[in-house]
Amino acid sequence: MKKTRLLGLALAGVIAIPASIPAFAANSPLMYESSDINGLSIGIVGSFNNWGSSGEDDIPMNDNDNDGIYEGIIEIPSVTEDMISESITDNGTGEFVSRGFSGVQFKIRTNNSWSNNWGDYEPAYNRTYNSQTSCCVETKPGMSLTVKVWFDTTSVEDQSVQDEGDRFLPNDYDSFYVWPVRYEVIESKPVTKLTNTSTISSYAVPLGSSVMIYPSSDGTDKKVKYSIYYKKSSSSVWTAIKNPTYENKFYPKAITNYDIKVIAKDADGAVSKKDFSVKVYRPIENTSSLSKDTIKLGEKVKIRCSAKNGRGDYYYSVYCKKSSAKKWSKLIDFSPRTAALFTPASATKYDIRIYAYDDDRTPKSKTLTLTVTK
Ligand SMILES: [Ca+2]
Repeated sequence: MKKTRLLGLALAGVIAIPASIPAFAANSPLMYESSDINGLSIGIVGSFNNWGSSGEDDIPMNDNDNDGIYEGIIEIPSVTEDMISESITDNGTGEFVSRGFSGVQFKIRTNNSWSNNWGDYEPAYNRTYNSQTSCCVETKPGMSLTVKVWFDTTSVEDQSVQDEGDRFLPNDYDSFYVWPVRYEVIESKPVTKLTNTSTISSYAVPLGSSVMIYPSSDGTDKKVKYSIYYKKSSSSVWTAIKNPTYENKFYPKAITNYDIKVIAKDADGAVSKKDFSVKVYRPIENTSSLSKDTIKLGEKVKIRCSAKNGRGDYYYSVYCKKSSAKKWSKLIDFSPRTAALFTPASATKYDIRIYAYDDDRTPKSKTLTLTVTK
């Protein structure tokens, strides 16, 4: 909500309204303005700022072109329950009538003062000037609202035709005036809380692996469209993923960092973006070896588990079998151990297979051959 402190005179007491005003001359309305409105600050107060009682200022109205018509804009980003009330207004036929309006109420006053016309009769529900009568903009919680308000000091209406039976409460005055207020709802739409909840499958991948991109969003019932872009972090040029679906494969082509951007846009035009960065690293390399390629029966061979590149800690699994056999025996089961001793039972050829793992958990295997002689 726009809030600007009102400038102008701090008005003490009652705005001077003459006890008797001559018949109003349509061609000289500014006479009234110059005597009562000029020099005053005019603002809008309402249920959206707790009628100013929570310390919020009125919304200022300005007449920058000096034509006697003041303008102000009420902007409410999100209408809440406590801004809503039922407008019960006197329609001027002698009794209070509920107009059935439920919404945000406001009225116009000068210099933050309630001093004028409090309780006085006003025939039109949409006319207000420091009076008890409010304008009502029909709305409901969860809407955003922009209302433009005009306060026309040149269109003064003589209400001396009303009498006490019509709740004409003239106080000390024989006649008085109200100033027409006109308002127009410039924009009223549901507050969208579109939230981009997209995810990716991994924030770090070895070169050769793909990253899945899953666009998703929350907070709106409207149809949401997604755009997905990626680029090398060092670049400023984005590439779009064409016709994204609910799962999109992205294959990084270089060992570097990539940026991924998912943009969600709903049918109301609300936009929510989400950025990811993906590190692409050199894939793990299995550098395991045997202490000897050939041993004599009865000797031991040392299996050295080692790896390089990849990401994170290394783990190994080691299997062996006679080359002529099909079934592998497990020597090490997914362990950070880097060495194992193997004593073959026969003088024959053996296959020794080492699986090296990093954080990616995709094993890189290496198969070595051991020859055992008599
Ligand atoms: Ca104006």
